[in-house]
Amino acid sequence: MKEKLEMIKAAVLEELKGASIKTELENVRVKYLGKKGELTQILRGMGQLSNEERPVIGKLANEVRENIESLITKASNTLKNKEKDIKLKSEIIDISMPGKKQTIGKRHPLDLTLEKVNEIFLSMGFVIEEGPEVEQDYYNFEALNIPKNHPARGEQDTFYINDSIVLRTQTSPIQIRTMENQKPPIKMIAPGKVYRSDAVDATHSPIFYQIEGLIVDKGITFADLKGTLELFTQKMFGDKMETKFRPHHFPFTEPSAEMDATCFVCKGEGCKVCSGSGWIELLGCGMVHPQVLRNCGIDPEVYSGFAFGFGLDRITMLKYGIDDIRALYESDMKFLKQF
Ligand code: 2U9
Repeated sequence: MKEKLEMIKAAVLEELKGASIKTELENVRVKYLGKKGELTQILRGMGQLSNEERPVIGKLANEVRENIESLITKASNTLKNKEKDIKLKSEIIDISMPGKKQTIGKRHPLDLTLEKVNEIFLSMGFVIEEGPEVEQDYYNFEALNIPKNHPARGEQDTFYINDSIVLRTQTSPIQIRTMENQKPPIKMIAPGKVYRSDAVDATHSPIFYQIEGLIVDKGITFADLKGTLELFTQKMFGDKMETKFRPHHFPFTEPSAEMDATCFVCKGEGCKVCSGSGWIELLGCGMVHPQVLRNCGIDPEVYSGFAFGFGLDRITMLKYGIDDIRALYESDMKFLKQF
């Protein structure tokens, strides 16, 4: 019996040496000290020993049990320390490594242009109004004299949410809402994002920015329109800029015009940018159509107004010499860092 106990002790020692994970230690414990373990069986069989043998073997068996327990605890601690070491090694930080360079954000060219445009119109006494980008067909089209089946609807490829809700194709619905809610005098600009289902190319993007303006008061004439837009152009692009107006047609203004400005690349000499004409088309404008005023509860016999609209993207591209609208929406730091 004594030899058997010694053999168990030696076997445990050997098996613990080979244990590299917690479950293997547990297996050794169960094999020798568990309910059906080899040492447990011996301790249970003590009753069959003679009165002389029982205390000697009993003492020895207990010693072997304590020995096994302490060996398992020791092996378990060694294993835990090994795991801790591996974890610490994996977490080592080399504080002498160079840090990651943080890139500093830049103002977007569209934002820079918008700020300048806003500043100019605010200095002339305009207020900035905003409105929803998801709009009712009524505000985007009907109230602006563009009924269903009007050819102007075809020109603006519209994103329809359903029969009566659209993504606004222009910021004009903001003016309609303002006129519905406020009595003249009204002197406002409406900057914002607009949506058109255009195929993307160097000059078209399904999302772009517009700025529209509106003045409604007693006695407003085309001369006010010309003076305001000439002043804006000179403040925006330089004192020497000249403007000229060409007749045009919009359903929401009558009469309507497009305004050209001196080409700021060749200063009017004629170049590639202005196709040799010396002029660049900047914006559309006109006197607010009497029906549009009526639609908003304003009497066209008492009040008149003018309106204008231009693409912020186009103005930005002209101002900074950008020849592809996609550059404004790609968030390329190499491009943005130039501004
Ligand atoms: C109301 C009445 C009149 C806004 C106007 C234009 C002319 C115009 C285009 C320029 C380039 C849009 O971004 S673009 O495609 N806009 O030419 N917009 S007059 O007229 C209005 C607006 C609201 C109530």
